[in-house]
Amino acid sequence: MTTSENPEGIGQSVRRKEDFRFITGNGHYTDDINSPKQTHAYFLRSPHAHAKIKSIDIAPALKAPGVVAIFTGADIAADKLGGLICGWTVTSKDGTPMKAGAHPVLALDTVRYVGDHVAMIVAETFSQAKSAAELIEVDYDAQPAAVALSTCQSPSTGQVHADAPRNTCFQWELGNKAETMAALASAHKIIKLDLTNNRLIPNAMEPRAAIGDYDKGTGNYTLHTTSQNPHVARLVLSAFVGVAPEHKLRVIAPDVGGGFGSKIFIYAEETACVWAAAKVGRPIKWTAERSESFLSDAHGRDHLSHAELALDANGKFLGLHVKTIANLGAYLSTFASATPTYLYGTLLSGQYNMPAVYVEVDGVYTHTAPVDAYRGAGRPEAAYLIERIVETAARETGIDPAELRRRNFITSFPHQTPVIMNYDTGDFAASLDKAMEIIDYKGFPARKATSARNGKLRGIGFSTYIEACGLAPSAAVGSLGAGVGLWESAEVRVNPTGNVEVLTGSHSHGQGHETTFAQLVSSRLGIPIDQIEIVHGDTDKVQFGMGTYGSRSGSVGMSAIVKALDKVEAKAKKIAAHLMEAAVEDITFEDGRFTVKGTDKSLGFAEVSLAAYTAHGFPAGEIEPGLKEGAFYDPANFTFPSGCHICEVEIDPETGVTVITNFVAVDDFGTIINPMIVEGQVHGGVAQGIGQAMMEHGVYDDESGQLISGSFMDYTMPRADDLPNFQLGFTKTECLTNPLGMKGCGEAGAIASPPAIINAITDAIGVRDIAMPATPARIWAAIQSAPKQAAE
Ligand code: MCN
Repeated sequence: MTTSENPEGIGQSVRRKEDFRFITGNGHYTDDINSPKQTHAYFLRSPHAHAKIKSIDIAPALKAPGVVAIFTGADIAADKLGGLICGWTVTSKDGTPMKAGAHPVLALDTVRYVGDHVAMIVAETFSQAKSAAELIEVDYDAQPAAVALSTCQSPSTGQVHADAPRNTCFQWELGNKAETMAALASAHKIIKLDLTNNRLIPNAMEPRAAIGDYDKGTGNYTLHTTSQNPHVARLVLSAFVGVAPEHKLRVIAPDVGGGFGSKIFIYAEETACVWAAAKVGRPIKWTAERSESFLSDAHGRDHLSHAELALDANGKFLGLHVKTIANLGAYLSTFASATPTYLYGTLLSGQYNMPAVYVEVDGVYTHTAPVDAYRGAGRPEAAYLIERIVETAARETGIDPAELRRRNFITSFPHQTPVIMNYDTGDFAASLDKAMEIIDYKGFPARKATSARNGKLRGIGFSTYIEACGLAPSAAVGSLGAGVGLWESAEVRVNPTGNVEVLTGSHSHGQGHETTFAQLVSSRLGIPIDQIEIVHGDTDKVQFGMGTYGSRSGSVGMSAIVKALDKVEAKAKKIAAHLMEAAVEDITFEDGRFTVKGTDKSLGFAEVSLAAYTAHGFPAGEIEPGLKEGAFYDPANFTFPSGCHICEVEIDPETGVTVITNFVAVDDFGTIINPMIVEGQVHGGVAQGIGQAMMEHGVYDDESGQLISGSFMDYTMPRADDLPNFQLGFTKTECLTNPLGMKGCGEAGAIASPPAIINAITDAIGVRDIAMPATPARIWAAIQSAPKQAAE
């Protein structure tokens, strides 16, 4: 059986192993875990965007039925616990480090956003804890709040952290300023565009949850939590917050129902639960209500940008200058500083030969929920900016948008951009050609004419995107300010009966790792996937791991498994050689059988596995018993998925109602392990991109700082009937820096799609720009102003 004949091997659309338990209600999520002695936590949250806490009176609440304990910031301070941290230090243009305001687990003397944590109430039941919270008297002294991103740096607005004047955490730059300014000065044409990247609120199906537990006998702590990276959570909670020593803290992230980045971070609630469990001597459980998720899960995006693109007389790009104000919210979340800097500015060359790029980013505090990575994290903002301005350039130079892109595509690799990234491989024209063919670009004018006859407006928009994922070479991120390495680990344990457990530091919370990782092992060892168990999400079981984000589990996590499998195969060959009395160089391993070259002597994988553990007659000192190998893999570069998404819309000018009539996504993910899973990832990502472009919007009241879009009644998530039937295609250039040739696919749809949609809508109605989300009301208003915008 060769790899291609293995129906469960690499390249096969194997059904997801894990789905049986998920769709039959047998998943084990944090909230499913109950123990007889458990208590329940509720967090009293700030109703103010900014206020001083004059006093907190918990006495009446302590007497309420069922209350076990109440904790405030003072209790945490008395225990000398550290605050929550940001794991990436960004340096400003003037050489000073970012100004990271203190982030206490529970507020001390100030609250900084609506939803900030004021007190933790522990009671016998959740409703008792929630009722008791109403009896806590907090005397607030409301202060002026800095809410709007556009005005938060003004000296007359509220100040979020005393040590960050004008609410500015950092003023970062990247690229070559002099060269970019010279390019703009010599340009034949300069395209200028102001863009807003709207604030998003992640909405994983499963809200965040935590159970803290403490064993008095052993002094061990256990935290069950909805984490994308349990080892990182353990590291932060032990090394920085100081909840417990690392070896006395076990973090388990069992089944997790989606994260999209929002469960990377280490939040106040899980920290408080595990710390307080030792105080009350009983497990403490907390599960967020959906309205709490809206208020306190880290939000995404939220940029204001001005961009200028310089072109010569032939439509060749000369340089790009970008100024961005990026909202960080009230506190720096775990990776908040990296998202609008190194995950954003480094992608501003796009798929293009861009001789000079200069980007400046002000990371600013506002009295709103923290903002951090959300599916794509920085790269959707970069793709939006560059693909919007390139499309605008096409319209304003009169060059067809596909042709303008083609004229500027990078065609030789490796390609060093002016903003750090070194693209190893790609074929941008191939994905553009394929997408144009699938959408029938040539037929667009006829379709537009038909729409016009029906009183409708039709538009088409391109997005030829590139992103950097597979985070990331540890040395590279370390040199840029990361506090952690971004390698991955794996251990392959072959049991005596020949089945296999793979312990991975990656974490699956919807991406299908239990299937795709098993497909890799099946291809390599020639055993069926039901004999392969993928173990993840438990710091007591898995050696260590950096977790899942930045579409890294395929290219980095699976590469670690490849390394471990190489070692397993090498050792198993040694054992087989011994058993068959042959030289190890003469042993081949294919389709699950070890064969002595040129003979009919062979042994099956299970026979060799058993022999590894019986170890009878192994030459002393030459072969160790057992068959279990581990590996750490540190990638040599990011992977660079790229492709072309094209969106076609039809708009009713009377109402602004917009239908996506066609959406084509052609992506290059290198080697694909499971096409069905990858297509699902693209579908999910594009759905989120459509949400951002047309529906979703995190809105705060500029004066009061109240979250206006704080429920599903106010924050519109895309539903199935909002989405078209996506047409997908793939091209392939294998990544040159990992053993499988894989590029990440988990975020591409969310990165690529918003500019394609907004390019299509602006094309249809003839305006330069429309702010996301392009709702029917906004589109209708833009149609009314179209002649005016066109004249500007
Ligand atoms: N894969 C493949 N071939 C490739 C690339 C990937 O078969 N060339 C498979 C992988 O083996 C894996 C899946 O596709 O099963 C996604 O792989 P990858 O692109 O490496 O992404 P990760 O597994 O690291 O997942 C993270 C990524 C991110 S960053 C976000 S955000 C996101 C996403 O995945 N969050 C998700 N997809 C999600 N899907 C679900 N259901 N839930 C989330 O929270």
